[in-house]
This record gives sequence, C-alpha cells and structure tokens, in this order.
Amino acid sequence: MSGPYSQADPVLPAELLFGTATAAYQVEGAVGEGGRGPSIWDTYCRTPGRVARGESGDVACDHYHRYGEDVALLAELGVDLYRFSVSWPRVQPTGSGRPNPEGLAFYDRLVDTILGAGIEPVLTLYHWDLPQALEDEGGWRVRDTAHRFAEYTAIVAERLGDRVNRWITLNEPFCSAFVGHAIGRHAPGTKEGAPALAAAHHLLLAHGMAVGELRAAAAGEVGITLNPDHLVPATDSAADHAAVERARTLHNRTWFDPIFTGAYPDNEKEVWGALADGAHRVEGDLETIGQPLDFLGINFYRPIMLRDAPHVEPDPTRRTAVDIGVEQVPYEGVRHTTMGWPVVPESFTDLLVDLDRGYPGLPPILITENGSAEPDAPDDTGRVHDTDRVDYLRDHLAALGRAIEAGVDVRGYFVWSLLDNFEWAYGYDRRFGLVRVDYDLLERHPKDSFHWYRDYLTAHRAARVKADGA
Ligand code: IFM
Repeated sequence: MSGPYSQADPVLPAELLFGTATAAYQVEGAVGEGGRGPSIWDTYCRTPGRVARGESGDVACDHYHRYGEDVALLAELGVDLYRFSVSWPRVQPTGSGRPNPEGLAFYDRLVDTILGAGIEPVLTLYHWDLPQALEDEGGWRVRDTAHRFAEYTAIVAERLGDRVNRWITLNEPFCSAFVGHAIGRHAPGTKEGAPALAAAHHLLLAHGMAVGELRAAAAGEVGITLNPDHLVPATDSAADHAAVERARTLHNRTWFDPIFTGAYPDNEKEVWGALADGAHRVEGDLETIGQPLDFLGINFYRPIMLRDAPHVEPDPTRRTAVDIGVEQVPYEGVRHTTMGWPVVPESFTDLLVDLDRGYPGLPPILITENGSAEPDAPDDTGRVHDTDRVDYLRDHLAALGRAIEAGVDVRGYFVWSLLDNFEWAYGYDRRFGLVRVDYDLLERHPKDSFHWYRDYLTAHRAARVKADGA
C-alpha cells in the first residue's frame, strides 16, 4: 500500500462530482437551542447503557454555531457538493403543525453559506432524528408518521426549494427500521418483530409521500439513500447461499423491490414467517412508494460474510427480534477499520455491478457515503497522518472506477465524513472525518486525508476543464 500524494490515484470520468457528507444529529449540537424539540436520539442517549461512555449529540461538533468555519473547510477542499441533513425536530419541534421559524432560519443561513462558497447543497430530509413526540404516538410503527413526514417535507421544500436542487428523502431506512426496532442498537432501541416490519413499510410510504410533495413543489431532483449490503456466503454450501438470500431480503430487497420494481420481495413469507402478515399495507401504497426517482443514493463501507445459523441467537444481548437464521462470519486476512469492518474494495465494484444487473432501469447513482473510521492518533505537532484512510479512499475510488467501466451509471461520490462526529451508539471514539475535531476545544484540524482529497479534487477539476475545452 502506498502513502498519501502518490501517483497511484485513480482517474475517474471528468464529469463525476465529488463531495463530503454529514448529518444533523451527528454534527450540529445545540439540541436545546433555536426552539428545537427533542428527538428519539436525545432520549436514547439519555438512557443509561445505550451509548458508549454515556455520550450524546448535545454538543457534537457545534456545527450549529460553527457552520461558517465548516463551509470554509469545504471550500478549501474544493468539493462540488455538500450533503447535510435537516433536523426534523428543529423545523417542527413536535413533528407536526406550524414550523419553527428559528429552525428554518438556520437552514436558510446554512444553504446560503454553502451556495456562497460555490458549492451545491444536497439535502437529506431524514437522517434518523424522529421528533420524540411522534415516537410517543407510535413513531414509524404507525401510518400517521408517514403523513407527518409528508407535511414536514412540504414545509422544507417550500422554504428551501428555490435554492436546493437535490433532495434525499431518507437515509438508510434499513437502520431506522431494523437497527432501531429489531436489533435495538439505534433509537428508539426496541426489539420488536412485526412492528419493525410495519416501521419498514411506513418508512417506504413516507419516502413515496415525500416524493409527491417534492414533485408538487417542483423542488428539483429527488432520490433516496439506501445502504444495500454486499453479502457473501461463508462457504459454497446450499445452506449458506440460502442464508445470504434471506439476508438479501432483509438488507436490500425490502427497499429495492418496492421502490424499483413496484412489488414486495417474492420470498418474504419464507424470510419473515408469521411476521409477514402485511397488516399495515393498504392498497395503492406500492404506487406511492414506487414513483420514479431522479437518482439513487448508495452508502457503502464494507461487505458482510454470512453463514446459515440456527434460529435464536444464544447470546441474549445479540439477539434480534427479526431472526432470519443467519450469523456473521469474520473476514480473515484483510485489514479492519476501528468499526471492526473489513476493508475489501472489490466488494464495492461487485455490489454496484450486481445492483445494476439485478435492477435494470435504476436511476443514476450517487455514492452518498463512503469512508473509514481510523485510530487517528495525532503526532506531537497535532497532525494526523491517516495513511490508512487515504488508502481506503483511493482503493474505493479505484473500485468505483471499475464499476463505472462495467457500465454502472454513477454521477457523484461523497466522503463520509467532513468532520469527526457523533458515531451513534459508539459515541465519539470512532473517527470518520477528513478533519479532526478536538472535542474539548471544538477546534478543527485537517488530517492528511483532507490534503490528499483536496489535491485529488484539484487534479480532477483540471481534467474536467480540459475535457470541457476539448
Ligand atoms: O455515521 C454513519 C452515518 O450516519 C450513516 N451511515 C454510516 C455512517 C458510519 O457508520
């Protein structure tokens, strides 16, 4: 492996756009300011034992006050795009009714600052921070929350639709539905069976309703961000292949099939068993969910190796309420990031090619997240020489290039993340940023990967100018 600033950087199509991404609860802080209401993540973080070291997004990177400094960093990087999310409880503190003027004013300022730096804002409407008041009424388990999401979408579209041209309805609904309601490792942190499936359906419905609102507001291009997994059987046995197929339904098909084929997965009875009663589905929902999109956001970090395993995990702390009889198997012989995730760039190519072949007619793809958490120990001068992150990014960009060569229509790529930030149940010690955040002083320190990405983008832009002039 080579270090930063090497000549080995992949050359990607000149028209490919580049950016970085963040999410409201992970960076904003200021949870009690500007009229913001509580979200399920505030509640989850305050529940003892849920988040490492009892940490929370209360202060996070203080982006709410320091967004000007952060946008200046984006300008220095030279990105085309910046993906951020709007906090629903900042806009509607109880998740319904009249909008909070201070909340909308914050996003007005943020969007204007991003545009003023010559960068295009890409807005995610929901990155997991459901207003707690809606959770108290049943949250994603109930259909009304989809209607509330449509109402919130219309408010944001009316306010920002004149300046934001790319809209992402939901980020990784797999995590909201299953990590939140079946595995219990994300807010609201429950282990439920059928309600988790209802949550999945209502998230899909919320997405579809939001698409309708964004179209009505002529807000621009509309998409969703999914996190399909590249799933690999541990052995060639029929049982392990069948386990992968069940997991593919849980992780990928639950979302891709309704949105892109207008049907629920045909093996859902086999996967969910008695849980698949479909009680929450209403005629016409599939039409709402399956409206055409302008782009598909994909988040990719690592592949998952699986084997067939007896139903009912013996370790109660690892048990999930949606048990599909599979077990994760560690990847041997590859580097792992501090998330414990294996680094296998070729699986990025394979995933994209598989999706492209498996779902003909997919809209153009934006890679809305890709990146790695690394130990990032600063040296005596405070600099972070994060060579492993540079290698990760370079190797994944090369893998992306191979997918593009194979015919996958990819239009953009975002590094997760601009800043070190609040990594959900892991708290602050999992650092994904191109910029180190000193959480005591809230100072920002660009890492070597920041400089590498800046140089890479400079070279890419030069190639683009040349291509435009040719
Ligand atoms: O930090 C998260 C982000 O919020 C959603 N996608 C995965 C990232 C890394 O775990």
